[in-house]
Amino acid sequence: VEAGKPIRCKAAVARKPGEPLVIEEIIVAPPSHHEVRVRIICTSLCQSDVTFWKLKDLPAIFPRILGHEAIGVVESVGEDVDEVVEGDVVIPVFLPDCGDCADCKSKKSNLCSKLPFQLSPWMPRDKTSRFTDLKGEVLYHFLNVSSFSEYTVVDTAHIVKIDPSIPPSKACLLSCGVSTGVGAAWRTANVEAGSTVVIFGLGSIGLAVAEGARISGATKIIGVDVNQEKFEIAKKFGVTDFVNVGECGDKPVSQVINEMTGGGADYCFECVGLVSLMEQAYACSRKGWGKTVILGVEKSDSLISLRCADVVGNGKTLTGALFGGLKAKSDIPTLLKRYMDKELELDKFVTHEVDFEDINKAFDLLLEGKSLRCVIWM
Ligand code: CXF
Ligand code: ZN
Repeated sequence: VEAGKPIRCKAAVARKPGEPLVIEEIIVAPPSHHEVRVRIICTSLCQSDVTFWKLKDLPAIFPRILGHEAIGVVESVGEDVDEVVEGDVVIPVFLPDCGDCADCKSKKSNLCSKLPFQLSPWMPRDKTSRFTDLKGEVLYHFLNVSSFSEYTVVDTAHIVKIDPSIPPSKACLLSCGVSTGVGAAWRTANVEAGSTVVIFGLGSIGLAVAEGARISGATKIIGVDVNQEKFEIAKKFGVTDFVNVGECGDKPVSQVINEMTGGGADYCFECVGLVSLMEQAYACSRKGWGKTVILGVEKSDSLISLRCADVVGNGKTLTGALFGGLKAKSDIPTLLKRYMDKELELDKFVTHEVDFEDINKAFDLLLEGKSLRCVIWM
């Protein structure tokens, strides 16, 4: 391995939608301006990897290197990079934080306007790829990270330098899913002590919202799901009450929650990605101050319906967030410190660990609903 030269290494390539990833040798170009080449230490699987791996809709974006929840070491840096040097430990993040634009400078936003987030298969600045296979075919990037490779190239707006003493299998969780849930409670909603919180969907994101609500001092955390088995797991994440949507009879779930909470919850979080649940969440947030946060990813042109009479004069807020409203460069180090100080619990999210060669097992476990986070070691 030599700075400035292409690297030959192993990657797990998504060649066709829904088919097992293929471990093969690829070529990773050196980093260009404002880019760093990173040796991945470990990566974990997020539901979004599975979503884009399955996607058959045209234009199909294959062959592609998926993976976006990771931690690694800077192998080399491109021109105009002064933020990190070779050997620094970094967490890549799908959402940019350029530090220069009006949004990055404001503490009210985490949506960079210099390199606006888009679902692009290229590097964010010059819209080209750093990956080719041994036949010379271009391999597409994913979410600005592409961590299912021993080496990847990431823009400096998408990396956060961290304290290297943090266990990598825990630190990598803050790269996407766990940060998104914890951040939604902590930053987007700003849950305060004594609050009542409702979480729709008890997958990793919902459980991370519970963890964020727990460390914020919420006293009642109501978990909503269709799968009774989720409730046992959720207890370990501080969820205090459960509503099984399948057991609400004729009542809409919002009515059940309104009755349980005496008029609605302080904070509601939608973590599934279903319009009907977004509407239900809004319907059981408390009049006057209730706040509903949408984290679930629905089809992008789906519409949410609200009756005007139910909106005017109710004082409720409905909002959404990417990455839990976190500003990657400043908030990830804060969350890592809270983990090291034993306030934030991360260990309970790691249910499985596999070697890189067995990456397809991580997909199976998530598809079967058996894992929360499966860490993949390079
Ligand atoms: C998601 C956020 C919503 C768009 C797709 C990617 N991020 C990470 O999993
Ligand atoms: Zn993700």
